Amino acid sequence: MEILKTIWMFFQTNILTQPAFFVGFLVLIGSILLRKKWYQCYASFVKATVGYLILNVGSGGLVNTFRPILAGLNQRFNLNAAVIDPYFGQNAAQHALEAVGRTSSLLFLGLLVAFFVNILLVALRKVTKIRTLFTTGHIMMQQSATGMWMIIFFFPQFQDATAVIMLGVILGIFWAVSSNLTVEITQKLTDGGGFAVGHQQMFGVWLVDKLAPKIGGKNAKPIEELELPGWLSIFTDNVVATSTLMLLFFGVLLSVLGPTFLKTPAAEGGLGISFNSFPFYVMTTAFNMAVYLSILQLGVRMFVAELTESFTGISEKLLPGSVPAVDCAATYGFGSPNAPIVGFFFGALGQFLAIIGLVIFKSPVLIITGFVPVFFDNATFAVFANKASGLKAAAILTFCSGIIQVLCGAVCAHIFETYQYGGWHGNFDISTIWLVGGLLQKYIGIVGYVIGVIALLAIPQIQYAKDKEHYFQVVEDWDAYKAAKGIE
Ligand code: ASC
Repeated sequence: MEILKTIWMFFQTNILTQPAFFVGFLVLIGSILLRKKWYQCYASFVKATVGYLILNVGSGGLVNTFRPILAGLNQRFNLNAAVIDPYFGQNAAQHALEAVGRTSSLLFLGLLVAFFVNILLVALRKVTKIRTLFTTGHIMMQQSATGMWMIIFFFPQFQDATAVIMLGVILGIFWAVSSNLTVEITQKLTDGGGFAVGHQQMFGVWLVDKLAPKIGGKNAKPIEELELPGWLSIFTDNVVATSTLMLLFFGVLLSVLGPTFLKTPAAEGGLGISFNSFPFYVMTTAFNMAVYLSILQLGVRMFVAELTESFTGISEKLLPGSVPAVDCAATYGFGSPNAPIVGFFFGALGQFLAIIGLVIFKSPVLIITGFVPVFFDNATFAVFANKASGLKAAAILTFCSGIIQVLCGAVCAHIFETYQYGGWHGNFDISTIWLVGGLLQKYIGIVGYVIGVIALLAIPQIQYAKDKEHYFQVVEDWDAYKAAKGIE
């Protein structure tokens, strides 16, 4: 037993919660199954892992630079608001668990059960119709934290072991079902990239893909085909567009915070950032957004290329008709390079408008924009909306998403009582689908939980019933699927 525990702990710490190695590991297995030479297997493993690590540098840079600045609004104006961001949400959930006398390490046990539930659902895919395995460990950890708190909050009478199993079952099903929803649309976006989205906005992505054509119309132009007149044409360049937009955004934000507050050491209530010239600091911060985005896209191209090739080994030999579900940022290497920034911009506009609404209508709960949901959810929505129906759809849908993120986030922080711990998870699916699940459990208890499980399990069955012939083909043989569906 001790040995098993040690092995598991090793796997959990070094692979399961480290997506770069998890994906590298899958690529390695895939390459071995394809009977590649040992040195080719090694090279594929290295390229996939390094590619993902590069993506991490990009997304980590974005998160670590911009998160404290947005959260700084809270400190600067003594707002006492909840930050809607998964890092703050995880922290709040762990504090809440400890406040009611539970240990926050319960979330790792929940994660373990959920992971095995997901594997089981893929293994039984002939019955369950699940084609996706979640591989984004840091996201799995954040969702386990929030989920663990929700279970304990609604069912305080349950012992730790029961709560862990309840969380593991519903969370594993959520991972499998939600990422499975993105299979067809991600294959279309990436022209058979061989992966799905396993992050925090999969239901949102599915919805965006359905709504976009209704908003964009038939003849909508994708962002990459827009021809801007005269001097505006400089903005078709991704670096120029991102840097300029961010200069505007952070110019306003950092000026509102003010150089004194930014420089004041953290121990004295400031952000403790050091710089010489304020204008140049603003410029560096804004331009870094373009730097990190470029890095991120470079990493995506590298690891997706390996994944696409070697996962055929797994999907041909081990788990036919299945794909890994990876970080949403993997989609930013496809479609228009300007789409992510369009999503961020309109999502932020929607969020700010909704926050002003909360202030005007004297909401008992105030919200501060968190970087992860406002950027990563909306950037992803814009990539898919643009693919489905162009700029107008991307702009309108992300604007609406921004509003929903704030309003539903406020409701969640209030209902699930994480407000007092300063945060709520804040990503789109967690503030919408999980809110519905939470309300079911709040009002009808365990029956609500069971309804949630059954409703989730029914979703892939409905997807399958709609397109039995091509349901697994979309990942097993993309070219044949394209030909059958008339996709160019
Ligand atoms: C999240 C989260 C991150 C980012 C990253 C995007 O939800 O916790 O660090 O999104 O995964 O690439």
